[in-house]
Amino acid sequence: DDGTESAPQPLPSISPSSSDHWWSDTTPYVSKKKIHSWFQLPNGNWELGKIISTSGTESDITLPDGKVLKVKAEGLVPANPDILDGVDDLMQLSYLNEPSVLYNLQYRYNRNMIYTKAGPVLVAINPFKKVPLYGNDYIKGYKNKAMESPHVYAITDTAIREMIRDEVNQSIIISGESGAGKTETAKIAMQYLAALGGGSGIEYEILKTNPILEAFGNAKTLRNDNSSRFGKLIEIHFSETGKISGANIQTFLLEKSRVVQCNEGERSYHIFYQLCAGAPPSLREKLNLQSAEEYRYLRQSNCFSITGVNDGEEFRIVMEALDVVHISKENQENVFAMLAAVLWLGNISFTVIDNENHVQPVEDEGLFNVAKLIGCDIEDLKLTLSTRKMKVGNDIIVQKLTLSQAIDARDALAKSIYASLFDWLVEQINNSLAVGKKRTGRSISILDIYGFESFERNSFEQFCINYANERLQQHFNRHLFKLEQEEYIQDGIDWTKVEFEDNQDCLNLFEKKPLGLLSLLDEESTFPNGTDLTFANKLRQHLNSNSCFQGERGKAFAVCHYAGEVTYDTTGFLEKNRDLLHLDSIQLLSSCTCHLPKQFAAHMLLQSEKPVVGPLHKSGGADSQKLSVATKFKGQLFQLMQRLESTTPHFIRCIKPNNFQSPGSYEQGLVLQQLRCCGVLEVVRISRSGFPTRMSHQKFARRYGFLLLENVASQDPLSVSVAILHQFSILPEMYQVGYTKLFFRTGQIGVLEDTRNRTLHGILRVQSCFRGHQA
Ligand code: AOV
Ligand code: MG
Repeated sequence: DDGTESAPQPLPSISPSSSDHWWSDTTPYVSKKKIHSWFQLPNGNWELGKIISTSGTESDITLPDGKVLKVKAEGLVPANPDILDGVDDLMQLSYLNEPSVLYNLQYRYNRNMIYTKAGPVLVAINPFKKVPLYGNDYIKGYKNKAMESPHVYAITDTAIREMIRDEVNQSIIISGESGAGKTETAKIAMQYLAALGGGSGIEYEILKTNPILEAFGNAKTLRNDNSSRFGKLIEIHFSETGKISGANIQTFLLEKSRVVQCNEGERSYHIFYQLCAGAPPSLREKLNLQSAEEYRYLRQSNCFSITGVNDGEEFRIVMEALDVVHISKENQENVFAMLAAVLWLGNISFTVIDNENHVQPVEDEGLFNVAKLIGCDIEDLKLTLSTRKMKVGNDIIVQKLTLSQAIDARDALAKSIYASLFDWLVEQINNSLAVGKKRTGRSISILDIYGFESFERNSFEQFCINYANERLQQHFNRHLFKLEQEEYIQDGIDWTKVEFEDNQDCLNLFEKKPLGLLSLLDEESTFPNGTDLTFANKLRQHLNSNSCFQGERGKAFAVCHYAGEVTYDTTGFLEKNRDLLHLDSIQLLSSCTCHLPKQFAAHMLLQSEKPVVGPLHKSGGADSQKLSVATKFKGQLFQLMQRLESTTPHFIRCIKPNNFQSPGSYEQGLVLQQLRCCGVLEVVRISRSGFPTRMSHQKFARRYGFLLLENVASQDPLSVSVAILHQFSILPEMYQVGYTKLFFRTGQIGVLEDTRNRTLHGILRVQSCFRGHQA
């Protein structure tokens, strides 16, 4: 508690009195003597009451409305004194128990204070409404340290400072369930970085990537009207002077199945509706655009609009953003042509031509428009959609497709065009944001992936999304629990271990070879006779003993994720994992006169060195070298984790207070479940008994040594460090001296930094005075 009072505080910030030795509070949190206590209602919610008397195992308590209740004394949980209502950091609570944490977060949430610290982690509760916490005044406030209440700006500010101070790349890692607010939070962090590191204009471009990527990669789901269907890591580069010099975006596994199919009440990607609603007349004519209702791909889920969203207006914003990231008008038109081609592909239908159910595409405007939009021969298109060339021995034979095969071929083509278009866009954006050849400075990366999902029916997409979240959770655990504690022990300081919920077992279930979910999936995907059912059977056969796995009936299986149990339906798993596009389709794309499809085809061929063939015809050993989707994704995640490991992480945990995307509703049970599964309470527990700040003896001596009154130039770093600690009378319980590092309680280093800054400013002032005199 440094007692600086100078700055205006927009939000009340409450600190415990300095006599509160919270750091030594290690007693278990069961005290029946406390007057204020939490007790649980039959519906699971916690209620605050006052104990009037206790006899035997029962207590009488009064409620705020005066009612008296008899409750089991052992179920009572002590409440914190009123003075701690709504503390900034859960670490400040005298009693750290679930109801107190829930209450504290709710207390703040009700006052629009959606951000709270949980030790090193920022907890953000989705307000589902505009809250007056953003914009230039706030940015200035955090920049000048005039505002200190927990905020995305504050954590981003810390990242910038640590990047400069430690010369280490930083990352801001945002997690939480679907709809919890990750993407919004990422944008708020980017806004702050742009404001502080701006100047060159590149920051404006960086911000404009958001509407583009959201239009092409987000969609309305049952959980979130603007749900990210891809993962994203944006790395923002800074020059040595702290200015943004460029950025790079990496995306992960776009959910491409959505292009051809989505659940009732959900939508395909925003851009399709935006294009249909907002395209100017000349473009409409060129692409022969209809309204969204006319396209089968958009029609099937029976949902066209989003409350409060004007797709036409959004289209204008996207077009503007495309200009800003230097995508030429001509290329923009090419992009829209690809989108229209995808939509028209969906409208192509087939007629059966013989009694073996072989088909031919109907020659209607669908077929005609696709051929025109991608620039291919209409006969080639017909052939591609109704036949397949196969290699048998040394011969090429042509097989006719059945109705379902033809529909699959059509949909596969639509999906691959869309996914290629998405990748192409990201590539163009990256070219525009590119950092100059020499990267001298440092970077801050922001990670925003699709959040944990559990629907009534969960498919391959949820399987991948939840696997990614499992990996991310491990990163979180590693940094906040494992590494933290290992470092204490390694450096020889006093420490009693805090246990935490590890998710290694679940990750093993996914990743173990040869008997893990991913390996078995790949194996089954390469078997010519493998089906979704044989896959499910195989899982049951091999994994039933795994505590995170549960075989279900038929084609289903369940996984106990850190965030809850999810039942997956294996229907479509093998096909989605193989993700085959037949060579015929690739050849069709390369034959196009338009340059985008041509480029897509070249890219696809590069990805699979050998020709891509279907599982139907493995004859002649013409094996597909293409990596399965799951394996490729796993590789991407490993790479991502490696990249993050080389950064100093800053964690933001987004919480969804209700399932209706509605403001003002805070469901205790739902919040608690999210707090529990990511171990927020344990993080707080470790932080308040731990030493979150650390610095090597050398660095500490170098940084603060000049503040010493006596001359210590000849002494070793450890002695200098100890001298500094003594000179500033740092309380012994606030730090520990390890073999190689010094460890500090939260806030301690801030006190020293302030002194250092004041002294440095003083020196500068004296120097400039001195220079003034000389002149
Ligand atoms: P997500 O990224 O975590 O879900 P979003 O960031 O898309 O969630 O947030 C969902 C919605 O919540 C947004 O569209 C806003 O309406 C609202 N919201 C979130 N944060 C704020 C905020 N700070 N202020 C106002 N409204 C907010 V997903 O991508 O589905 O996992 O995959
Ligand atoms: Mg999102």
